[in-house]
Amino acid sequence: MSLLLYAHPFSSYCQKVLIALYENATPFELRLLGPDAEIEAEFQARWPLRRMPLLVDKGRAVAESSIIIEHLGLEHPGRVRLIPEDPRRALDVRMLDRFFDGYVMTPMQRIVFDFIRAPENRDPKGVADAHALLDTAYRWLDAELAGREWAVGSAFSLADCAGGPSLFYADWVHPIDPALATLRAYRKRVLARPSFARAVDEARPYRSYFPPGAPDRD
Ligand SMILES: N[C@@H](CCC(=O)N[C@@H](CS)C(=O)NCC(=O)O)C(=O)O
Repeated sequence: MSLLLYAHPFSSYCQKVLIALYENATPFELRLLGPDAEIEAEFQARWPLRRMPLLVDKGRAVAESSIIIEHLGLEHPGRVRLIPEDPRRALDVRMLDRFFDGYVMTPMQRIVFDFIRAPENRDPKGVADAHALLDTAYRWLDAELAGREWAVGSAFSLADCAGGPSLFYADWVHPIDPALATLRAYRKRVLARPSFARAVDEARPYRSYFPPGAPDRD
């Protein structure tokens, strides 16, 4: 097996890459991060920053979910092209990918990780700012996605790989206002995409570990 993925199915950034792999039925070996000390040691040696996912392709370590998906498109292309060939369209895709990571995934993680801190280390101001940022990001997305099937138009892309998991978890900790019907419909659509539905299903056994408590839906 030439592709190894160090990941955990419940991690949002890992799901982002799993979507890309599933879209093109790209074969890979999952190196499940967790209780296995040997896998943990391998991961630590290959990527001391210890942020998952990490792809290893013929011995070469590729980090950062967006870069991993770009790498897959270059080295293991499939039927579904997640970065458009046209450079202008590609830029639109990368902008939305950055938006989802920076303004949805990041504040969502800040809220979630605050739950696992000791009470004396909690960061109420950071958490309040994260909720406010999500409100602004949701409103911007609701307007931006109007009339589109996927994040940048009619083709599923890298931006949707980021949009699915980020909105999936963000809505759990900061529900999308029902008035933002476009954004809610987009989240529902991406959840129904078979590649993401599969990633969500594979992560179901871990829901009880969600620090704020997982809602009984999705
Ligand atoms: N920018 C990175 C972020 C990866 C990331 O934050 N991964 C989380 C899991 S979703 C992680 O490894 N957290 C472990 C930790 O913070 O120690 C990417 O796009 O891959």
